[in-house]
Amino acid sequence: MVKFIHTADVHLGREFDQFDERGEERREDIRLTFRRIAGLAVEKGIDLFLISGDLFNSPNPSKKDLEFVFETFRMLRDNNVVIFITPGNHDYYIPNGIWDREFNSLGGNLHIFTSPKFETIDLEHFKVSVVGCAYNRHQSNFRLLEKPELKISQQNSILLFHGSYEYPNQEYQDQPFSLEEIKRLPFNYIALGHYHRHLGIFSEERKACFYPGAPEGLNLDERNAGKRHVILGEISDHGEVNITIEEVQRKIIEILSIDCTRFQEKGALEMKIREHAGDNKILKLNLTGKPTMDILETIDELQERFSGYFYLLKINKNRLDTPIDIPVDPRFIIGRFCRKLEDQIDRTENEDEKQLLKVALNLGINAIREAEKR
Ligand SMILES: [Mn+2]
Repeated sequence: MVKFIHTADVHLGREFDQFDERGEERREDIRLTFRRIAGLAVEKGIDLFLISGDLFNSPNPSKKDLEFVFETFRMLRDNNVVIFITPGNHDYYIPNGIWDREFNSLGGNLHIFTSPKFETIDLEHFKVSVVGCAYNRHQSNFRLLEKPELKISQQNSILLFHGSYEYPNQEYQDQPFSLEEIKRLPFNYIALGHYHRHLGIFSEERKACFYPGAPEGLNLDERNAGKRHVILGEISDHGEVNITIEEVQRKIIEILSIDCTRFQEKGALEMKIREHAGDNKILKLNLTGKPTMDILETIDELQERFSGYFYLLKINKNRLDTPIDIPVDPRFIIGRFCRKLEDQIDRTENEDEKQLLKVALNLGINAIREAEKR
C-alpha cells in the first residue's frame, strides 16, 4: 500500500494586490498553510507528497520563500516522505533555474519533473510508478494527454499534471485535456494542478482524478472562494483507491451580492452584512439594485463601520443602480444635478458608460448632501 497527499497552486510569494495592507499577512498565511499540509503528511504517515505545479507564484521566488520551502522539504525528508513536483505555468522550469539549483541536497527524497516529456520514477517498494512532466510554456496549447507516451512498469501508478480540464465555462486553456482523454489513461490516481477551485473529475474503485484547488484563496473571485482542501489518498497493492479530503485554509474568501432594492431602511441592510461576519472572513461585498436615498447615504459609512467584523472587507459600490426616490425638484441643486445625469444615462447606449454615469450620480448625490449639511 502507498499513502499520498496531494496539493497544488500554493502560489508562495503571491502579490495579493486586491488585499490592500493585508498582502504580506496573506503571503505568510500561504506559508503557514503549506507547512500545515506538510505537518499533516507527517501526522498521517504519508509516503508520497505530490505537488502538481505552481508551488511558487513565479519562476524566481524570493530567498525567504525558497528557504522556507527547503526547510519544509527537509522536515518531510527526515520523516521519510518522498516529494514529487511538477513545475507549473507560474513556476515553470528554466534550465539552471531554481528547480535545478536549490533542492539538490535533498537527494532521492525529492523528484522534480524537469522535462516537458513524461518521465517515470519507479518505486518498487510501494509497487507504484510515478509519472510527470514539467509545464511546457513554449507549447502550452499542446494536448499532451491525447496520445501520451508512457512507461509504467509497476503494478500501480500515479500521474502529476498541470493543465486545464475542458468543461463548460472552463477557466483556462493551458495544456488542455478532455474528460475522454483523461479517463482512458491507465493511472490509479491523477494529481492535477492549475484550477484554484477544488474539483473531483472522477472517483471510482480503481481510478480517481482530482484538482485539490489552491490551499488558500488567492483572488477575490468565485474560483478562490470558500473552504480550501488537500487530498489524502491510499492505493492498495491491488490498485483500489481511497480518497479523503481535508480542509486546510486559514482564511475564507466569500463573494456576496446584496440587492439594495430589498431594503427600506439601513438597519436591515446592516443586519444582512453582520450575518456574514467572521474573524477569518475576507468578504467581497457587491452592492446592486436601486437603494433608497437614505441607504445610499449610509453606504459610504459601511466600510468603516463593519471593517472590524471581518478580517478584510471590500465593498464594491460600482454596480449600484441610481436611487428609487431620486430628487428631481429643479428648485434645488441636487434636483437639477440628478435630472442632468439621468438624462445622460438615458441617452447613453454603451453599458459601461451608463454604469460609470450611475456611479458618478450616486457619488454626486452624497457629495451634495454632505455639502448642504455644513
Ligand atoms: Mn497554474
